[in-house]
Amino acid sequence: MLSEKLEKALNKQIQIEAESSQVYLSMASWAEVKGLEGIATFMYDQSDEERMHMLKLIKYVNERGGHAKVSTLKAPKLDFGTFQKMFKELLEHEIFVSNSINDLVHITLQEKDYATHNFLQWYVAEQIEEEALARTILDKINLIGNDKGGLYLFDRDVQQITANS
Ligand code: OFO
Repeated sequence: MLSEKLEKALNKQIQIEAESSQVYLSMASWAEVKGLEGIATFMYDQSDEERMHMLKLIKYVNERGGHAKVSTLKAPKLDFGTFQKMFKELLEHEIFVSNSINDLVHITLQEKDYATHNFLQWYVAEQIEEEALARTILDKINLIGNDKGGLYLFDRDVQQITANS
């Protein structure tokens, strides 16, 4: 059985994962409208992954005798300015999520809930991967700067990343 404190914290994480999915969905739509199909596909996939992270948490909370709550979500931005800025936001968002996962892990230790501690290790590993991927992409797009041809090639490249991940 989950402690009240941990159930509350897990529910907060459910909301964060759901909001992450919405943020990336909005990035996908924005990229699609701008005609960058590769980036759009990458972001649609990221959005699906976040939804999967959310579902995994929902099922876990309910399995442990808690009640996973589906709540109102913050509306994401509609315009991301430039692709450089958008990928910078992606990295910053992933760092924010990693910090939130770390806080959750800390609570599992306080509450001596080793099952949840163990369950969350998957998220810890996932965040390392996602942050690394976001950093790699941001480095690439920063190299391109405002070069249109570079952005075109990057758009094809990022599709490859999606296909391989
Ligand atoms: Fe849910 O891993 Fe990204 O944010």
